[in-house]
Amino acid sequence: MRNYKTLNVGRSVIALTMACVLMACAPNEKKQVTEPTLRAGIGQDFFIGVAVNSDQMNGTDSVGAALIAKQFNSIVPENCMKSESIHPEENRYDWTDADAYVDFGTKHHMFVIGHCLIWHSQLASWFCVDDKGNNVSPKVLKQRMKKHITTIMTRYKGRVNGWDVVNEALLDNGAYRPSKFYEILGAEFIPYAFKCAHEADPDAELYYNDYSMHIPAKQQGALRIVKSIKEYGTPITGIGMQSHCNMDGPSVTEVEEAIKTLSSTGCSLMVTEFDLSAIPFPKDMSGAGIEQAGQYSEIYNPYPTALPDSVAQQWETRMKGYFDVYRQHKDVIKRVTVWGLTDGASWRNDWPVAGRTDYATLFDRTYKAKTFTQTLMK
Ligand code: 9MR
Repeated sequence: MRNYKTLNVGRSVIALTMACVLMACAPNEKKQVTEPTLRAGIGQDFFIGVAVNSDQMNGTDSVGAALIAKQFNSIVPENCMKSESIHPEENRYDWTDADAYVDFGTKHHMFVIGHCLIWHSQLASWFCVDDKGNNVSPKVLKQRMKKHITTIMTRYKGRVNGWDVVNEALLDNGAYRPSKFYEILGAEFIPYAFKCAHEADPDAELYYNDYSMHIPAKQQGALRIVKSIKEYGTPITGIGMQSHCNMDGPSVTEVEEAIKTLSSTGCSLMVTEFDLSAIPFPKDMSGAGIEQAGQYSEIYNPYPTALPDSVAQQWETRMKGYFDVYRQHKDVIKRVTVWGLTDGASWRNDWPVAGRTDYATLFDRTYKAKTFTQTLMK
């Protein structure tokens, strides 16, 4: 039998050794815990989100998936919840990518966004027409909208926290866009969509989302929409300012004016699709509508291999301007979401001119945080 005293000494030695090991580990552990990330930095002012693609969600791009989980506390699906993808035929839904998306967000405790329920673009071909291709009646369109919204929101109830209910219903002059929804139902399609969404999940946040919100006439259109939703007797939580930005606009002053005007509605605001293209934007184009497609020419693709330092510097200065304003207005801005994880994954490489090399996001093509991105981690 072992001597009790020896055992005690033995225990003390073990305890001392473990303490030393722990102390030796401590700096590393501390380093891990405090490693700068967007979610620990700017993500404390408002949700910092990213638009994710299906490769990132289904594991094909595992490096991207890990980066998203580490850096962001909110996600939005770039394409998989649009009606043509999730509801391709009237009696058929395709949940594959959307389920993987929502599972990812749930697993990583993120603020999960649904994008988007009613939109004229990437619209399922059956949605607004009958077998012969003629517009359906107002009654039928309302039934279809209700079923679409209710089925999708019910499936993800309690797991998708906020929805872009209606996307891009305005023209830049503030008038209603003459979409199929507007053609058949008039302006009522917007409050009606919000009513269906609120009934499907009363706890979900509900947003109106649009681009070029720095244009005063478009802001007035958004104010009209918010008023119409409230008058219909149904709630709206927030307004999404997409914010696809360029090197020549919008200005920080325009952005700040937009924040002031739109927040006068009492709605919270979200920067929902932020990107800053570093390459020339054709003068005769605007906004973010994919119906516009510019002719490729080398003048529109000036940096096919790398962004020159001088341009990177200008890009960073513009980024700082935008993010400073967002931070100054964090009382009303609840989320800033970047449209695309890396420069390589960004839609800006192909819009408004296809086949270019752009530098519009927070991470470069090797998944490395840019210098400016690192400042947001503080
Ligand atoms: O980033 C999306 C791109 O992959 C699609 O091809 C495109 C098709 O419309 O949609 C892009 O996302 C859009 C978003 O859903 C709504 N606002 C404008 C965005 C850029 O077109």
